[in-house]
Amino acid sequence: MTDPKSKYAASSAGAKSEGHTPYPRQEASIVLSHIIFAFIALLVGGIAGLLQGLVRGGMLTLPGGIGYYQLLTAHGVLMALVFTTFFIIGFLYSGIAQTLGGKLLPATRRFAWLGFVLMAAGTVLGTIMILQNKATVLYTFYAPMQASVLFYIALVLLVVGSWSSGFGMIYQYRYWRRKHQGKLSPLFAFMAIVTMLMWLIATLGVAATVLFQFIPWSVGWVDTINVMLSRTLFWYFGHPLVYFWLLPAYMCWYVIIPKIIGGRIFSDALARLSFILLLLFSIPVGFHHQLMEPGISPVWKYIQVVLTFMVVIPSLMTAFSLFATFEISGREKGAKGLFGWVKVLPWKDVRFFAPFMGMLIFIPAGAGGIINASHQMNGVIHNTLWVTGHFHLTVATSVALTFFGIAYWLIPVVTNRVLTPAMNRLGIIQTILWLIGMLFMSGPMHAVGLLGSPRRTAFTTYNDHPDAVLWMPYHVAMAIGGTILFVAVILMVYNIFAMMRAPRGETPYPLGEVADQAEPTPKLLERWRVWIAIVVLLILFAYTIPVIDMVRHAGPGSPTWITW
Ligand code: HAS
Repeated sequence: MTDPKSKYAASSAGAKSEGHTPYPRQEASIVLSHIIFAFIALLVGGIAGLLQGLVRGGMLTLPGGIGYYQLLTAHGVLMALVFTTFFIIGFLYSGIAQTLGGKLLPATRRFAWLGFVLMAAGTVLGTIMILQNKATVLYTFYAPMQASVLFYIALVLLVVGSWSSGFGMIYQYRYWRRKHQGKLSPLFAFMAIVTMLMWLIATLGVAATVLFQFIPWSVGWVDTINVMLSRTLFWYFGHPLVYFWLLPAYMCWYVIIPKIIGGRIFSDALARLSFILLLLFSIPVGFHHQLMEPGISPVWKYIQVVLTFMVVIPSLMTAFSLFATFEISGREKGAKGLFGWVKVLPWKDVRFFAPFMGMLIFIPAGAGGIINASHQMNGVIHNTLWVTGHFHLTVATSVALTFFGIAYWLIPVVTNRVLTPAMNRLGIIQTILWLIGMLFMSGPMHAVGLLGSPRRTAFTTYNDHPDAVLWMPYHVAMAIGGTILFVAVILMVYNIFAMMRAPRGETPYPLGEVADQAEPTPKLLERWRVWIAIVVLLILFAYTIPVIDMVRHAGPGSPTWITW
Protein backbone atom coordinates (compact mmCIF):
# COMPACT_ATOMS: atom_id res chain seq x y z
CA MET A 1 0.00 0.00 0.00
CA THR A 2 2.76 2.43 0.81
CA ASP A 3 4.59 1.98 -2.47
CA PRO A 4 2.26 3.24 -5.15
CA LYS A 5 4.11 1.48 -7.94
CA SER A 6 3.74 -1.98 -6.47
CA LYS A 7 0.05 -1.40 -5.80
CA TYR A 8 -0.62 -0.24 -9.34
CA ALA A 9 1.32 -3.20 -10.68
CA ALA A 10 -0.82 -5.56 -8.64
CA SER A 11 -4.12 -4.14 -9.68
CA SER A 12 -3.72 -2.68 -13.15
CA ALA A 13 -4.21 -3.89 -16.68
CA GLY A 14 -7.68 -5.18 -16.13
CA ALA A 15 -6.57 -7.86 -13.69
CA LYS A 16 -9.52 -9.26 -11.76
CA SER A 17 -8.84 -11.09 -8.56
CA GLU A 18 -11.23 -13.29 -6.62
CA GLY A 19 -13.52 -11.48 -4.24
CA HIS A 20 -13.48 -7.97 -5.74
CA THR A 21 -16.91 -6.87 -6.87
CA PRO A 22 -17.00 -4.05 -9.40
CA TYR A 23 -18.46 -0.81 -8.04
CA PRO A 24 -22.25 -0.86 -8.65
CA ARG A 25 -23.36 1.16 -11.68
CA GLN A 26 -26.24 3.16 -10.18
CA GLU A 27 -24.21 4.25 -7.17
CA ALA A 28 -21.30 5.12 -9.45
CA SER A 29 -23.43 7.43 -11.54
CA ILE A 30 -24.70 9.25 -8.45
CA VAL A 31 -21.19 9.76 -7.11
CA LEU A 32 -19.65 10.67 -10.47
CA SER A 33 -22.39 13.16 -11.41
CA HIS A 34 -21.76 15.08 -8.20
CA ILE A 35 -17.98 14.98 -8.51
CA ILE A 36 -17.91 16.02 -12.18
CA PHE A 37 -20.36 18.84 -11.53
CA ALA A 38 -18.14 19.97 -8.65
CA PHE A 39 -15.03 20.11 -10.82
CA ILE A 40 -16.81 21.99 -13.61
CA ALA A 41 -17.79 24.57 -10.99
CA LEU A 42 -14.17 24.65 -9.84
CA LEU A 43 -13.04 25.38 -13.40
CA VAL A 44 -15.52 28.19 -14.03
CA GLY A 45 -14.92 29.62 -10.54
CA GLY A 46 -11.19 29.36 -11.21
CA ILE A 47 -11.46 31.43 -14.40
CA ALA A 48 -13.29 34.13 -12.43
CA GLY A 49 -10.63 33.92 -9.71
CA LEU A 50 -7.77 34.32 -12.20
CA LEU A 51 -9.34 37.37 -13.82
CA GLN A 52 -10.23 39.08 -10.56
CA GLY A 53 -6.71 38.46 -9.19
CA LEU A 54 -5.15 40.07 -12.27
CA VAL A 55 -7.51 43.03 -12.00
CA ARG A 56 -6.74 43.60 -8.35
CA GLY A 57 -3.01 43.37 -9.08
CA GLY A 58 -3.41 46.16 -11.63
CA MET A 59 -2.35 43.82 -14.44
CA LEU A 60 -5.60 43.63 -16.38
CA THR A 61 -8.52 45.88 -17.25
CA LEU A 62 -11.74 44.00 -17.79
CA PRO A 63 -13.54 44.50 -21.08
CA GLY A 64 -16.63 46.70 -20.83
CA GLY A 65 -19.65 44.98 -19.40
CA ILE A 66 -17.80 42.69 -16.97
CA GLY A 67 -17.44 43.99 -13.43
CA TYR A 68 -14.82 43.05 -10.83
CA TYR A 69 -17.51 42.38 -8.21
CA GLN A 70 -19.45 40.28 -10.68
CA LEU A 71 -16.40 38.04 -11.05
CA LEU A 72 -15.88 38.03 -7.30
CA THR A 73 -19.47 36.87 -6.82
CA ALA A 74 -19.10 34.11 -9.42
CA HIS A 75 -15.81 33.01 -7.86
CA GLY A 76 -17.18 32.88 -4.30
CA VAL A 77 -20.48 31.21 -5.16
CA LEU A 78 -18.99 28.59 -7.50
CA MET A 79 -15.98 27.74 -5.36
CA ALA A 80 -17.23 28.13 -1.81
CA LEU A 81 -20.84 27.02 -2.24
CA VAL A 82 -21.10 24.88 -5.37
CA PHE A 83 -17.76 23.04 -5.69
CA THR A 84 -17.76 22.11 -2.01
CA THR A 85 -21.41 21.07 -1.69
CA PHE A 86 -21.43 18.86 -4.79
CA PHE A 87 -18.10 17.26 -3.93
CA ILE A 88 -19.10 16.61 -0.32
CA ILE A 89 -22.43 15.05 -1.20
CA GLY A 90 -20.82 12.82 -3.85
CA PHE A 91 -18.10 11.72 -1.43
CA LEU A 92 -20.52 11.06 1.44
CA TYR A 93 -22.81 9.03 -0.80
CA SER A 94 -19.87 6.92 -1.93
CA GLY A 95 -18.97 6.06 1.67
CA ILE A 96 -22.59 5.61 2.77
CA ALA A 97 -23.08 3.07 -0.02
CA GLN A 98 -19.80 1.38 0.82
CA THR A 99 -20.30 1.08 4.57
CA LEU A 100 -24.08 0.70 4.92
CA GLY A 101 -24.82 -2.38 2.88
CA GLY A 102 -22.69 -2.01 -0.25
CA LYS A 103 -25.52 -0.37 -2.22
CA LEU A 104 -27.93 2.51 -1.89
CA LEU A 105 -31.57 1.67 -1.23
CA PRO A 106 -33.96 2.65 -4.06
CA ALA A 107 -35.47 5.41 -1.88
CA THR A 108 -32.00 6.73 -1.04
CA ARG A 109 -31.16 6.87 -4.72
CA ARG A 110 -34.33 8.84 -5.40
CA PHE A 111 -33.46 11.34 -2.66
CA ALA A 112 -29.93 11.62 -4.10
CA TRP A 113 -31.09 12.27 -7.66
CA LEU A 114 -33.77 14.72 -6.58
CA GLY A 115 -31.11 16.55 -4.58
CA PHE A 116 -28.73 16.58 -7.52
CA VAL A 117 -31.33 17.91 -9.96
CA LEU A 118 -32.49 20.68 -7.60
CA MET A 119 -28.95 21.74 -6.75
CA ALA A 120 -27.88 21.69 -10.39
CA ALA A 121 -30.93 23.76 -11.38
CA GLY A 122 -30.14 26.23 -8.58
CA THR A 123 -26.52 26.50 -9.69
CA VAL A 124 -27.42 27.11 -13.33
CA LEU A 125 -30.05 29.71 -12.45
CA GLY A 126 -27.77 31.46 -9.95
CA THR A 127 -24.86 31.52 -12.41
CA ILE A 128 -27.06 32.99 -15.15
CA MET A 129 -28.17 35.73 -12.76
CA ILE A 130 -24.57 36.53 -11.85
CA LEU A 131 -23.46 36.54 -15.50
CA GLN A 132 -26.33 38.91 -16.32
CA ASN A 133 -25.04 41.22 -13.57
CA LYS A 134 -28.33 40.92 -11.70
CA ALA A 135 -26.84 39.36 -8.58
CA THR A 136 -23.52 41.05 -7.89
CA VAL A 137 -23.91 40.62 -4.15
CA LEU A 138 -20.90 38.37 -3.38
CA TYR A 139 -21.24 34.92 -1.86
CA THR A 140 -22.40 36.36 1.48
CA PHE A 141 -25.22 38.29 -0.31
CA TYR A 142 -25.26 40.87 2.48
CA ALA A 143 -28.31 43.11 2.73
CA PRO A 144 -29.00 45.88 1.86
CA MET A 145 -27.44 44.97 -1.50
CA GLN A 146 -30.27 43.43 -3.46
CA ALA A 147 -30.10 40.77 -6.17
CA SER A 148 -32.81 39.65 -8.55
CA VAL A 149 -35.40 37.45 -6.86
CA LEU A 150 -34.29 34.66 -9.19
CA PHE A 151 -30.90 34.59 -7.46
CA TYR A 152 -32.60 33.97 -4.11
CA ILE A 153 -34.77 31.30 -5.71
CA ALA A 154 -31.57 29.70 -7.00
CA LEU A 155 -30.27 29.64 -3.41
CA VAL A 156 -33.50 28.00 -2.26
CA LEU A 157 -33.07 25.28 -4.90
CA LEU A 158 -29.47 24.71 -3.85
CA VAL A 159 -30.38 24.41 -0.18
CA VAL A 160 -33.53 22.33 -0.64
CA GLY A 161 -31.59 20.02 -2.97
CA SER A 162 -28.93 19.52 -0.32
CA TRP A 163 -31.69 18.71 2.20
CA SER A 164 -32.97 15.99 -0.08
CA SER A 165 -29.45 14.53 -0.28
CA GLY A 166 -29.17 14.69 3.51
CA PHE A 167 -32.54 12.96 3.96
CA GLY A 168 -31.37 10.19 1.62
CA MET A 169 -28.31 9.53 3.76
CA ILE A 170 -30.32 9.60 6.99
CA TYR A 171 -32.87 7.22 5.44
CA GLN A 172 -30.17 4.68 4.56
CA TYR A 173 -28.53 5.06 7.97
CA ARG A 174 -31.78 4.50 9.85
CA TYR A 175 -32.55 1.45 7.71
CA TRP A 176 -29.11 0.02 8.49
CA ARG A 177 -29.57 0.61 12.21
CA ARG A 178 -32.97 -1.09 12.23
CA LYS A 179 -31.37 -4.12 10.58
CA HIS A 180 -28.36 -4.08 12.95
CA GLN A 181 -30.00 -3.43 16.32
CA GLY A 182 -27.52 -2.75 19.11
CA LYS A 183 -24.53 -2.50 16.76
CA LEU A 184 -22.29 0.51 16.45
CA SER A 185 -22.61 2.07 13.00
CA PRO A 186 -19.54 2.20 10.75
CA LEU A 187 -17.39 5.24 11.56
CA PHE A 188 -17.64 6.73 8.05
CA ALA A 189 -21.44 6.56 8.11
CA PHE A 190 -21.61 8.05 11.61
CA MET A 191 -19.44 10.97 10.53
CA ALA A 192 -21.49 11.50 7.37
CA ILE A 193 -24.66 11.68 9.47
CA VAL A 194 -23.11 14.22 11.86
CA THR A 195 -22.06 16.32 8.87
CA MET A 196 -25.51 16.26 7.29
CA LEU A 197 -27.31 16.83 10.60
CA MET A 198 -25.19 19.90 11.22
CA TRP A 199 -25.95 21.06 7.69
CA LEU A 200 -29.71 20.54 8.09
CA ILE A 201 -29.80 22.50 11.35
CA ALA A 202 -27.51 25.26 10.06
CA THR A 203 -29.29 25.83 6.76
CA LEU A 204 -32.51 26.66 8.66
CA GLY A 205 -30.95 30.08 9.29
CA VAL A 206 -30.24 30.85 5.66
CA ALA A 207 -33.62 29.41 4.63
CA ALA A 208 -35.34 31.73 7.11
CA THR A 209 -33.58 34.88 5.91
CA VAL A 210 -34.00 34.06 2.21
CA LEU A 211 -37.66 33.05 2.46
CA PHE A 212 -38.91 35.61 4.98
CA GLN A 213 -36.62 38.56 4.32
CA PHE A 214 -34.87 38.55 0.94
CA ILE A 215 -37.61 37.17 -1.30
CA PRO A 216 -40.45 39.42 -0.02
CA TRP A 217 -38.08 42.41 -0.20
CA SER A 218 -36.74 41.65 -3.67
CA VAL A 219 -40.21 41.22 -5.18
CA GLY A 220 -41.35 44.47 -3.57
CA TRP A 221 -43.85 43.13 -0.99
CA VAL A 222 -41.92 45.08 1.64
CA ASP A 223 -39.83 48.22 1.14
CA THR A 224 -37.08 47.65 3.65
CA ILE A 225 -35.02 44.88 5.22
CA ASN A 226 -33.75 44.38 8.78
CA VAL A 227 -30.04 44.27 7.95
CA MET A 228 -28.81 43.16 11.37
CA LEU A 229 -31.26 40.26 11.51
CA SER A 230 -30.42 39.10 7.99
CA ARG A 231 -26.68 39.12 8.73
CA THR A 232 -27.21 37.27 11.99
CA LEU A 233 -29.28 34.59 10.30
CA PHE A 234 -26.64 34.37 7.56
CA TRP A 235 -23.81 33.81 10.07
CA TYR A 236 -25.91 31.38 12.08
CA PHE A 237 -25.53 29.37 8.86
CA GLY A 238 -22.22 30.80 7.66
CA HIS A 239 -20.02 29.48 10.42
CA PRO A 240 -21.25 25.88 10.41
CA LEU A 241 -20.90 26.18 6.63
CA VAL A 242 -17.12 26.22 7.13
CA TYR A 243 -17.36 23.04 9.22
CA PHE A 244 -19.56 21.49 6.55
CA TRP A 245 -16.49 21.90 4.34
CA LEU A 246 -14.07 20.75 7.03
CA LEU A 247 -15.83 17.64 8.35
CA PRO A 248 -15.57 15.61 5.13
CA ALA A 249 -11.85 16.48 5.05
CA TYR A 250 -11.62 15.22 8.65
CA MET A 251 -13.44 12.05 7.53
CA CYS A 252 -10.67 11.47 5.05
CA TRP A 253 -7.99 12.22 7.66
CA TYR A 254 -9.56 9.95 10.29
CA VAL A 255 -10.87 7.04 8.19
CA ILE A 256 -9.11 6.96 4.82
CA ILE A 257 -5.56 8.14 5.52
CA PRO A 258 -4.79 5.38 8.07
CA LYS A 259 -5.59 2.79 5.39
CA ILE A 260 -3.52 4.56 2.76
CA ILE A 261 -0.45 4.73 5.00
CA GLY A 262 -0.87 1.10 6.06
CA GLY A 263 -1.79 2.03 9.64
CA ARG A 264 -4.88 1.93 11.85
CA ILE A 265 -7.37 4.49 13.17
CA PHE A 266 -6.02 5.58 16.56
CA SER A 267 -9.39 5.61 18.35
CA ASP A 268 -12.95 5.22 17.10
CA ALA A 269 -14.29 6.79 20.31
CA LEU A 270 -12.07 9.87 20.01
CA ALA A 271 -13.03 10.35 16.36
CA ARG A 272 -16.75 10.15 17.17
CA LEU A 273 -16.43 12.43 20.17
CA SER A 274 -14.62 15.07 18.12
CA PHE A 275 -17.44 14.97 15.54
CA ILE A 276 -20.09 15.27 18.26
CA LEU A 277 -18.25 18.28 19.72
CA LEU A 278 -18.12 19.84 16.27
CA LEU A 279 -21.85 19.28 15.93
CA LEU A 280 -22.50 20.91 19.31
CA PHE A 281 -20.25 23.93 19.01
CA SER A 282 -20.09 24.80 15.34
CA ILE A 283 -23.49 26.51 15.20
CA PRO A 284 -23.89 28.86 18.19
CA VAL A 285 -20.79 30.89 17.25
CA GLY A 286 -21.83 33.03 14.26
CA PHE A 287 -21.26 36.29 16.16
CA HIS A 288 -17.51 35.87 15.81
CA HIS A 289 -18.08 37.04 12.22
CA GLN A 290 -19.95 40.07 13.54
CA LEU A 291 -17.64 41.17 16.33
CA MET A 292 -17.17 44.62 14.75
CA GLU A 293 -20.86 45.16 14.06
CA PRO A 294 -22.99 47.46 16.21
CA GLY A 295 -26.36 46.36 17.56
CA ILE A 296 -25.26 43.15 19.30
CA SER A 297 -24.56 43.34 23.01
CA PRO A 298 -20.91 42.66 23.99
CA VAL A 299 -22.19 40.03 26.45
CA TRP A 300 -23.58 37.88 23.65
CA LYS A 301 -20.49 38.43 21.54
CA TYR A 302 -18.41 37.31 24.52
CA ILE A 303 -20.53 34.19 25.04
CA GLN A 304 -20.24 33.19 21.39
CA VAL A 305 -16.48 33.80 21.45
CA VAL A 306 -16.21 31.41 24.42
CA LEU A 307 -18.17 28.83 22.40
CA THR A 308 -15.84 29.51 19.45
CA PHE A 309 -12.89 28.50 21.59
CA MET A 310 -14.81 25.32 22.50
CA VAL A 311 -15.06 24.42 18.82
CA VAL A 312 -11.27 24.59 18.55
CA ILE A 313 -10.97 21.64 20.96
CA PRO A 314 -12.17 18.91 18.54
CA SER A 315 -9.66 20.19 15.97
CA LEU A 316 -6.89 19.87 18.54
CA MET A 317 -8.16 16.34 19.30
CA THR A 318 -8.00 15.60 15.58
CA ALA A 319 -4.40 16.82 15.40
CA PHE A 320 -3.51 14.60 18.38
CA SER A 321 -5.19 11.57 16.82
CA LEU A 322 -3.46 12.08 13.47
CA PHE A 323 -0.04 12.42 15.06
CA ALA A 324 -0.76 9.22 17.01
CA THR A 325 -1.82 7.33 13.87
CA PHE A 326 1.28 8.46 11.98
CA GLU A 327 3.67 7.72 14.81
CA ILE A 328 2.22 4.31 15.76
CA SER A 329 2.12 3.15 12.15
CA GLY A 330 5.67 4.42 11.56
CA ARG A 331 7.03 2.66 14.63
CA GLU A 332 5.29 -0.57 13.59
CA LYS A 333 7.25 -0.31 10.37
CA GLY A 334 10.49 -0.01 12.35
CA ALA A 335 10.92 3.77 12.42
CA LYS A 336 13.37 4.91 15.11
CA GLY A 337 14.02 8.20 16.88
CA LEU A 338 11.70 11.06 17.75
CA PHE A 339 10.66 11.85 14.17
CA GLY A 340 11.77 8.71 12.30
CA TRP A 341 8.09 7.92 11.55
CA VAL A 342 7.89 10.99 9.30
CA LYS A 343 10.35 9.38 6.88
CA VAL A 344 8.29 6.22 6.38
CA LEU A 345 5.11 8.04 5.36
CA PRO A 346 4.18 7.36 1.70
CA TRP A 347 5.31 10.71 0.31
CA LYS A 348 5.13 9.57 -3.31
CA ASP A 349 1.48 8.55 -3.12
CA VAL A 350 -0.76 11.49 -4.07
CA ARG A 351 -3.68 9.97 -2.13
CA PHE A 352 -1.61 10.66 0.97
CA PHE A 353 0.53 13.58 -0.16
CA ALA A 354 -2.30 15.96 -1.10
CA PRO A 355 -4.39 15.50 2.10
CA PHE A 356 -1.25 15.54 4.23
CA MET A 357 -0.24 18.91 2.81
CA GLY A 358 -3.78 20.02 3.66
CA MET A 359 -3.23 18.93 7.28
CA LEU A 360 0.13 20.65 7.48
CA ILE A 361 -1.30 23.93 6.20
CA PHE A 362 -4.19 23.59 8.64
CA ILE A 363 -1.79 24.23 11.52
CA PRO A 364 -1.07 27.89 10.57
CA ALA A 365 -4.58 28.23 9.09
CA GLY A 366 -6.19 27.18 12.38
CA ALA A 367 -3.86 29.45 14.34
CA GLY A 368 -5.09 32.30 12.13
CA GLY A 369 -8.67 31.37 13.04
CA ILE A 370 -7.85 31.60 16.72
CA ILE A 371 -6.42 35.08 16.12
CA ASN A 372 -9.61 36.09 14.29
CA ALA A 373 -11.77 34.89 17.15
CA SER A 374 -10.03 37.08 19.73
CA HIS A 375 -12.14 40.23 19.94
CA GLN A 376 -9.33 42.80 20.10
CA MET A 377 -7.31 41.17 17.34
CA ASN A 378 -10.43 40.85 15.22
CA GLY A 379 -10.50 44.66 15.27
CA VAL A 380 -7.13 44.63 13.48
CA ILE A 381 -7.94 42.09 10.79
CA HIS A 382 -11.70 42.33 10.20
CA ASN A 383 -12.63 43.24 6.62
CA THR A 384 -8.97 43.19 5.57
CA LEU A 385 -7.27 40.82 3.14
CA TRP A 386 -6.03 38.86 6.18
CA VAL A 387 -9.47 37.22 6.33
CA THR A 388 -9.28 36.32 2.64
CA GLY A 389 -5.86 34.84 3.36
CA HIS A 390 -7.33 32.87 6.28
CA PHE A 391 -10.01 31.22 4.21
CA HIS A 392 -7.73 30.51 1.31
CA LEU A 393 -5.57 28.52 3.72
CA THR A 394 -8.47 26.74 5.42
CA VAL A 395 -11.03 25.95 2.78
CA ALA A 396 -8.99 26.53 -0.38
CA THR A 397 -5.93 24.63 0.82
CA SER A 398 -6.61 22.25 3.73
CA VAL A 399 -10.05 21.27 2.49
CA ALA A 400 -9.47 21.58 -1.26
CA LEU A 401 -6.22 19.59 -1.23
CA THR A 402 -7.94 16.88 0.81
CA PHE A 403 -10.80 16.76 -1.70
CA PHE A 404 -8.29 16.48 -4.54
CA GLY A 405 -6.54 13.65 -2.67
CA ILE A 406 -9.91 11.91 -2.31
CA ALA A 407 -10.65 12.32 -6.03
CA TYR A 408 -7.41 10.49 -6.87
CA TRP A 409 -8.80 7.24 -5.45
CA LEU A 410 -12.57 7.84 -5.52
CA ILE A 411 -12.80 8.23 -9.29
CA PRO A 412 -10.80 5.03 -9.92
CA VAL A 413 -12.98 3.22 -7.34
CA VAL A 414 -16.32 4.17 -8.85
CA THR A 415 -15.20 3.77 -12.47
CA ASN A 416 -13.52 0.43 -11.78
CA ARG A 417 -10.18 1.75 -12.99
CA VAL A 418 -6.73 2.31 -11.54
CA LEU A 419 -4.61 5.36 -10.95
CA THR A 420 -1.52 4.88 -13.09
CA PRO A 421 1.95 5.94 -11.88
CA ALA A 422 1.92 8.72 -14.53
CA MET A 423 -1.33 10.13 -13.13
CA ASN A 424 -0.01 9.80 -9.61
CA ARG A 425 3.01 11.89 -10.66
CA LEU A 426 0.77 14.49 -12.26
CA GLY A 427 -1.22 14.56 -9.02
CA ILE A 428 1.91 15.25 -6.99
CA ILE A 429 2.90 18.03 -9.42
CA GLN A 430 -0.62 19.43 -9.20
CA THR A 431 -0.43 19.46 -5.39
CA ILE A 432 2.96 21.18 -5.39
CA LEU A 433 1.70 23.79 -7.86
CA TRP A 434 -1.29 24.40 -5.60
CA LEU A 435 0.97 24.87 -2.60
CA ILE A 436 3.28 27.29 -4.44
CA GLY A 437 0.31 29.24 -5.79
CA MET A 438 -1.21 29.46 -2.33
CA LEU A 439 2.11 30.54 -0.81
CA PHE A 440 2.25 33.45 -3.27
CA MET A 441 -1.38 34.30 -2.78
CA SER A 442 -2.31 33.59 0.80
CA GLY A 443 0.98 34.70 2.38
CA PRO A 444 0.80 38.23 0.93
CA MET A 445 -2.93 38.37 1.74
CA HIS A 446 -2.15 37.85 5.41
CA ALA A 447 0.73 40.35 5.37
CA VAL A 448 -1.02 43.12 3.44
CA GLY A 449 -4.15 42.59 5.53
CA LEU A 450 -2.10 43.53 8.57
CA LEU A 451 -1.03 46.67 6.69
CA GLY A 452 -4.71 47.55 6.34
CA SER A 453 -5.52 46.55 2.76
CA PRO A 454 -9.29 45.90 2.64
CA ARG A 455 -10.95 42.78 1.27
CA ARG A 456 -13.73 42.82 -1.36
CA THR A 457 -12.15 45.75 -3.24
CA ALA A 458 -11.27 46.24 -6.91
CA PHE A 459 -8.02 47.84 -8.05
CA THR A 460 -7.47 51.30 -6.64
CA THR A 461 -4.55 53.29 -5.29
CA TYR A 462 -6.86 55.69 -3.45
CA ASN A 463 -5.42 58.68 -5.36
CA ASP A 464 -1.91 57.32 -4.82
CA HIS A 465 -2.19 57.38 -1.05
CA PRO A 466 1.19 56.20 0.34
CA ASP A 467 -0.41 53.30 2.27
CA ALA A 468 -2.24 52.02 -0.77
CA VAL A 469 0.87 52.33 -2.94
CA LEU A 470 2.71 50.23 -0.36
CA TRP A 471 0.10 47.46 -0.79
CA MET A 472 0.60 47.14 -4.54
CA PRO A 473 3.58 44.71 -4.59
CA TYR A 474 1.58 42.37 -2.36
CA HIS A 475 -1.36 42.55 -4.75
CA VAL A 476 0.95 41.72 -7.64
CA ALA A 477 2.28 38.69 -5.71
CA MET A 478 -1.33 37.63 -5.10
CA ALA A 479 -2.02 37.85 -8.84
CA ILE A 480 1.04 35.69 -9.58
CA GLY A 481 -0.16 33.17 -6.99
CA GLY A 482 -3.65 33.23 -8.51
CA THR A 483 -2.18 32.51 -11.95
CA ILE A 484 -0.22 29.51 -10.63
CA LEU A 485 -3.36 28.28 -8.90
CA PHE A 486 -5.29 28.56 -12.13
CA VAL A 487 -2.73 26.33 -13.86
CA ALA A 488 -3.20 23.87 -10.98
CA VAL A 489 -6.99 23.98 -11.45
CA ILE A 490 -6.58 23.16 -15.16
CA LEU A 491 -4.26 20.28 -14.30
CA MET A 492 -6.70 18.96 -11.69
CA VAL A 493 -9.62 19.05 -14.11
CA TYR A 494 -7.43 17.33 -16.73
CA ASN A 495 -6.54 14.65 -14.15
CA ILE A 496 -10.21 14.08 -13.33
CA PHE A 497 -11.07 13.37 -16.94
CA ALA A 498 -7.85 11.39 -17.50
CA MET A 499 -8.74 9.15 -14.55
CA MET A 500 -12.06 8.34 -16.17
CA ARG A 501 -10.16 6.97 -19.16
CA ALA A 502 -7.52 5.13 -17.10
CA PRO A 503 -6.89 1.38 -17.54
CA ARG A 504 -9.59 -0.85 -16.09
CA GLY A 505 -8.75 -2.65 -12.87
CA GLU A 506 -9.46 -2.91 -9.19
CA THR A 507 -9.14 -0.03 -6.81
CA PRO A 508 -10.45 -0.92 -3.35
CA TYR A 509 -12.33 1.68 -1.31
CA PRO A 510 -9.68 2.59 1.32
CA LEU A 511 -11.51 2.36 4.64
CA GLY A 512 -9.28 2.23 7.71
CA GLU A 513 -9.74 -0.15 10.62
CA VAL A 514 -9.52 0.75 14.27
CA ALA A 515 -6.33 -0.10 16.18
CA ASP A 516 -6.60 -3.22 18.35
CA GLN A 517 -5.51 -1.38 21.49
CA ALA A 518 -8.17 1.37 21.10
CA GLU A 519 -10.70 1.67 23.93
CA PRO A 520 -14.25 0.52 23.11
CA THR A 521 -16.64 3.23 21.92
CA PRO A 522 -19.31 4.27 24.43
CA LYS A 523 -22.83 3.73 23.05
CA LEU A 524 -23.77 7.18 24.32
CA LEU A 525 -21.95 8.70 21.34
CA GLU A 526 -24.67 7.37 19.05
CA ARG A 527 -27.64 8.55 21.14
CA TRP A 528 -28.80 11.20 18.68
CA ARG A 529 -31.68 12.47 20.78
CA VAL A 530 -29.27 13.52 23.51
CA TRP A 531 -26.93 15.36 21.15
CA ILE A 532 -29.65 17.02 19.11
CA ALA A 533 -31.32 18.21 22.32
CA ILE A 534 -28.03 19.74 23.50
CA VAL A 535 -27.48 21.40 20.11
CA VAL A 536 -30.94 22.93 20.26
CA LEU A 537 -30.41 24.15 23.83
CA LEU A 538 -27.04 25.70 22.95
CA ILE A 539 -28.52 27.45 19.92
CA LEU A 540 -31.46 28.75 21.94
CA PHE A 541 -29.09 29.94 24.65
CA ALA A 542 -26.73 31.73 22.25
CA TYR A 543 -29.31 33.27 19.93
CA THR A 544 -32.75 33.75 21.54
CA ILE A 545 -32.19 36.98 23.45
CA PRO A 546 -30.04 38.73 20.81
CA VAL A 547 -32.49 37.82 18.02
CA ILE A 548 -35.52 39.01 20.04
CA ASP A 549 -33.56 42.21 20.63
CA MET A 550 -32.92 42.65 16.90
CA VAL A 551 -36.61 42.20 16.12
CA ARG A 552 -38.01 44.30 18.98
CA HIS A 553 -35.55 47.13 18.63
CA ALA A 554 -35.26 46.98 14.89
CA GLY A 555 -34.13 50.18 13.17
CA PRO A 556 -36.16 51.66 10.35
CA GLY A 557 -34.79 49.00 7.97
CA SER A 558 -32.87 49.65 4.81
CA PRO A 559 -34.23 50.29 1.35
CA THR A 560 -32.70 48.56 -1.67
CA TRP A 561 -29.11 49.28 -2.66
CA ILE A 562 -27.78 48.29 -6.04
CA THR A 563 -24.17 49.35 -5.92
CA TRP A 564 -22.96 47.98 -9.24
FE1 HAS B 1 -12.43 30.72 10.01
C1 HAS B 1 -13.55 33.84 9.00
C2 HAS B 1 -12.35 31.80 13.25
C3 HAS B 1 -11.55 27.56 11.06
C4 HAS B 1 -13.26 29.48 6.92
N1 HAS B 1 -13.23 31.52 8.30
C5 HAS B 1 -13.61 32.81 8.08
C6 HAS B 1 -14.11 32.95 6.75
C7 HAS B 1 -14.08 31.70 6.17
C8 HAS B 1 -13.51 30.81 7.15
C9 HAS B 1 -14.57 31.32 4.79
O1 HAS B 1 -13.40 34.17 14.86
C10 HAS B 1 -14.57 34.25 6.10
C11 HAS B 1 -16.02 34.39 6.00
C12 HAS B 1 -16.34 35.69 5.30
O2 HAS B 1 -16.47 35.68 4.07
O3 HAS B 1 -16.43 36.71 5.97
N2 HAS B 1 -11.97 29.86 11.80
C13 HAS B 1 -11.99 30.48 13.01
C14 HAS B 1 -11.59 29.54 14.04
C15 HAS B 1 -11.35 28.34 13.42
C16 HAS B 1 -11.62 28.56 12.03
C17 HAS B 1 -11.47 29.80 15.51
N3 HAS B 1 -12.38 28.89 9.16
C18 HAS B 1 -11.98 27.73 9.77
C19 HAS B 1 -12.11 26.64 8.83
C20 HAS B 1 -12.61 27.17 7.67
C21 HAS B 1 -12.76 28.58 7.89
C22 HAS B 1 -11.78 25.20 9.15
C23 HAS B 1 -12.94 26.52 6.38
C24 HAS B 1 -12.84 25.25 6.13
N4 HAS B 1 -12.84 32.49 10.94
C25 HAS B 1 -12.77 32.70 12.27
C26 HAS B 1 -13.24 34.07 12.56
C27 HAS B 1 -13.57 34.64 11.35
C28 HAS B 1 -13.31 33.63 10.35
C29 HAS B 1 -13.34 34.72 13.86
C30 HAS B 1 -14.15 36.05 11.13
C31 HAS B 1 -13.09 36.98 10.72
C32 HAS B 1 -13.68 38.32 10.39
O4 HAS B 1 -13.53 39.23 11.21
O5 HAS B 1 -14.30 38.49 9.33
C33 HAS B 1 -10.94 27.05 14.12
O6 HAS B 1 -11.88 26.05 13.80
C34 HAS B 1 -9.56 26.58 13.75
C35 HAS B 1 -9.14 25.38 14.60
C36 HAS B 1 -7.99 24.67 13.96
C37 HAS B 1 -6.90 24.22 14.60
C38 HAS B 1 -5.81 23.51 13.82
C39 HAS B 1 -5.74 21.99 14.12
C40 HAS B 1 -4.75 21.33 13.21
C41 HAS B 1 -4.93 20.11 12.61
C42 HAS B 1 -3.88 19.60 11.65
C43 HAS B 1 -2.91 18.66 12.30
C44 HAS B 1 -1.78 18.35 11.36
C45 HAS B 1 -1.11 17.18 11.30
C46 HAS B 1 -0.05 17.00 10.31
C47 HAS B 1 -1.41 16.06 12.22
C48 HAS B 1 -6.70 24.40 16.04
C49 HAS B 1 -6.12 19.26 12.84
C50 HAS B 1 1.27 17.48 10.88
C51 HAS B 1 2.37 16.51 10.69
C52 HAS B 1 3.67 16.82 10.82
C53 HAS B 1 4.71 15.79 10.53
C54 HAS B 1 4.13 18.15 11.27
